[in-house]
Amino acid sequence: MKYEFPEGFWWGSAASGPQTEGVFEGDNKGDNIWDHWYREEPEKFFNQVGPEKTSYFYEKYKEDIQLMKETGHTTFRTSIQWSRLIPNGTGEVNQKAVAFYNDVIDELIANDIEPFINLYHFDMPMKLQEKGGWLDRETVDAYVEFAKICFELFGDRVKKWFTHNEPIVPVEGGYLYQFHYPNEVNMKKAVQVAYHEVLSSAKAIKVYHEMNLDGEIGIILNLTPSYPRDESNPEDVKAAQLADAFFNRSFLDPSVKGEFPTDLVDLLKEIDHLPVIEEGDLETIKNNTVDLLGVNYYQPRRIKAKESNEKLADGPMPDDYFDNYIKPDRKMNPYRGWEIYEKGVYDILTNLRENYGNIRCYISENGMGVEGEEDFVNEDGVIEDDYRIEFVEDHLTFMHQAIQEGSNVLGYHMWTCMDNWSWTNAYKNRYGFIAVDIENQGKRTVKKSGHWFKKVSDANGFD
Ligand code: BGP
Repeated sequence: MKYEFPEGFWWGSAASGPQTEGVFEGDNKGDNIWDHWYREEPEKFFNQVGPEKTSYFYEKYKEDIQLMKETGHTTFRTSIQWSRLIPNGTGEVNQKAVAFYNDVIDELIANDIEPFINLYHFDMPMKLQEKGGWLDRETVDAYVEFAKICFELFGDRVKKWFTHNEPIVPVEGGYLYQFHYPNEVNMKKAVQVAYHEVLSSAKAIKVYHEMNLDGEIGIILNLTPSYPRDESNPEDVKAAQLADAFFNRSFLDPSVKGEFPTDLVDLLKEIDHLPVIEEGDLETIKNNTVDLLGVNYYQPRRIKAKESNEKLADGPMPDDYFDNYIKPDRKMNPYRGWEIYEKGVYDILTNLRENYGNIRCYISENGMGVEGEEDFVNEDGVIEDDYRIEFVEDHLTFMHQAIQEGSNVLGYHMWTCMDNWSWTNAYKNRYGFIAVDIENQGKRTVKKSGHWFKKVSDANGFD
């Protein structure tokens, strides 16, 4: 075989509770920020479709787990919805949620699919958001308590834990570029939110390690390698380094090395935007780094030196330090507006090998959202998503190369298993190995890519 992966390689996919479960106000679940925002301002949601319409995983998880098996999954990641388990964010635990998550975990294990559980996937309980959400220091404590309850309830069976998925996204979306609640533009708040997320992750890791459970814990980061327009132009290079500091190293460095990048700290100091740090925090961050890292990779960042004085907001913004530019000959996913650059995954893995102690890692999300997949249905009713097969195969090829060169890569998870709800485009773009007919009680049909993935997983590689 041409591309053979290391023995025991994890083949699977990723999803999240809020995007798949549905039943957003049933079975004692509390509101999270998405539920609240949707009730208040449904017009802010793509096609006015909100989190009430998810992929019926709450009802159909048994069927889904069978389909995971049929599509070659050996592992599957989802998240525990904080507001389902602890409806008010703190306090009483919802026993219906305990039963549900217990069942999901047991069913996965009974089918030889290892559950990977993430604790925070953008879904702040509304009761905590009312007090400031991640801006409020007390949310850090509430989150650590939530994490501890999850470890106690499920830690005997779940061996792979993640503290956050893409913690930069609530920062960008909620406090810089307005695509998440609370939809503000305020860099000072953005920095404080990011800092509290980093601290919450370190504190949860500390608790997990102190419990001496048989498993490991990490964080999942979306890494966007930043390429300067002209590598021989120092201004472009510097701009790309700063973009990297803001959007990658801000979380990567404290998570893996236990410290914040000095160029970012210096810059924030200069503009008087350092967060409020309490005594002992930096030591906690230093001493509680991750066991493993999940890397979500979708697209690169193309950067050039700032050319205009145009400002995005009254106060400072990351964009004051660089401009994004569009690479002229780029390959695109037109439905999402994202550049497809497969070599990016190789560059990330090489960087982790060379500059982050070759941390144990896996690709925790990578995928292609496509609009109008019904146009690709064949006479047997199967979506022939050859574009997705090509996309995954191309990324796997570059991962394989990195592994050959010594990168410590343990697995690959596609986004996603069954088509699910997107924060920004609802059900417009479909990502799954398994099609979900939303209008027809969520009827499932495995796509061609799902059948292909089974073969790859069984063979532990491809030609
Ligand atoms: C990642 C998120 C996922 C998912 C995915 C696809 O950033 O972790 O939750 O949504 O992106 O992105 P989108 O749905 O915005 O197209």
